[in-house]
Amino acid sequence: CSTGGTQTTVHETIRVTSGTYDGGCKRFNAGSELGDGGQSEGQDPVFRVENGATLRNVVIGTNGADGIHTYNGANLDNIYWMNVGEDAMTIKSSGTTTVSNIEGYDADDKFFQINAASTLNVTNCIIHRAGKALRQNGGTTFQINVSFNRCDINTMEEGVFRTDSSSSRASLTNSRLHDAGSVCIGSWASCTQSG
Ligand code: DGU
Ligand code: CA
Ligand code: CA
Ligand code: CA
Repeated sequence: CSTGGTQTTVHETIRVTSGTYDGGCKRFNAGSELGDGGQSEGQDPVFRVENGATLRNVVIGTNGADGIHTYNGANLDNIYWMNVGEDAMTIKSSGTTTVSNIEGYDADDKFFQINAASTLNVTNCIIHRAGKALRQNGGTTFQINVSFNRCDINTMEEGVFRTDSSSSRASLTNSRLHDAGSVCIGSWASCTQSG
């Protein structure tokens, strides 16, 4: 996808509940009904992907609102966030979320926000300019299992992975970091970087 595709304004969250939603590389820009893409909580997502469904070939435009929410597992492939809104992607309920071939810029605070016990596997990612690449919801102690493989993480104000849970696990492999702060922040049971 390039950022120059057809633009569409999203006035109501697009729900992907089964199968595959192929965005055809259109640029989906949040309408003001969803939020303004700033740091206020409670904005709506542009997409909500559920129950192992797949979202692919999507550009989220410069109003990113609350990005993409996943419930009960989901697959995201080839997603480009031009300017991350409040955050880029949130896991809202348990399951495995698989994220491949993504690129995102300018998350004022978090890129991935994890609000439920879950597994997140990320391959081929570019995350430039964020507070942190991933945050387990502050003060929560459930277990998350996170892997990032083949990522390019550049210019994090704070770092890459942050949790308050002593049962959560994270790994970063085969990746390039530049000015990325601390890789592991908080009380991870395991947090490793290799390759
Ligand atoms: O506990 O859950 O910032 O999902 C407070 C809230 C807050 C979340 C989170 C998010 O942590 O709204 O964006
Ligand atoms: Ca938030
Ligand atoms: Ca932003
Ligand atoms: Ca959010």
